[in-house]
Amino acid sequence: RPIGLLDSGLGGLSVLKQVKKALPHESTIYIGDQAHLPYGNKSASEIIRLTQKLVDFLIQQNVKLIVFACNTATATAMTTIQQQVDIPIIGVISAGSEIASNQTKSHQIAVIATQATINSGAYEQALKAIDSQYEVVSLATPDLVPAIENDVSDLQLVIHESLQALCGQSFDTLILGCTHYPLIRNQISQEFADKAIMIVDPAEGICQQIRCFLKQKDAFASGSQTINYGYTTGSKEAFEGAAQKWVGQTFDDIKQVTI
Ligand code: DGN
Repeated sequence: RPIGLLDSGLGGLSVLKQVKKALPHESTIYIGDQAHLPYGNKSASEIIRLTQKLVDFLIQQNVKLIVFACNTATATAMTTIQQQVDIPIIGVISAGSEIASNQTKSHQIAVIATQATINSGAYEQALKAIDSQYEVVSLATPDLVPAIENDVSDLQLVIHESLQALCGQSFDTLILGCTHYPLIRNQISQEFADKAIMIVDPAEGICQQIRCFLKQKDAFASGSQTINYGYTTGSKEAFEGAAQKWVGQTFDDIKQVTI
């Protein structure tokens, strides 16, 4: 059975890329809800409603595990939905917090994410649960997801303006708290070229969690043939082109679906 991944759009492809790299024998099913993007500015109840539909879709595809490859869904909907379904769910936030905690020397950690993720306080809580002494600087950067999804030409300027509020703040570790941001990791690190900042992509830790889960359940893929299907609620052609452009990901098949 495949591993299911969900996101509001292209962002989860950054997680899919890590999963394919770390667990190449696993089949995957990815769904991006471009029709309802962005999630980051929606109410918690709306995010829960939409995420539930993506979860139902993946359950129908008979996945063995669902990865919330979306921080907004992890922060807002994961606890509620996990209580309602039998299928195991892994989100990105605990993995991101653990990596940041292992890396920081100054105990000052910055998080950039969607408005909904920042409002939830999920990263701050997860980090302080690891060490209550951590100082956490949280910044909502709501212009970044639309800039990536629309592939704007002045992306570096949008990034520069979005990160302006971090100037003068002191931190040594920056968590990319939205799965879209690793897609523009190089452009983000350019903004910190003169500082020694460690950048954290939570997806790097999620693979470890997936591996542990599969080991515990003795659920590693057994066959040698893998399939990777992509689904989008938006345009199939746009999704196909964007997956290729941002992460060089190709799928065995891509379908447009309505949820
Ligand atoms: N990729 C999603 C996340 O990690 O929060 C957010 C995308 C959005 O809908 N704004």
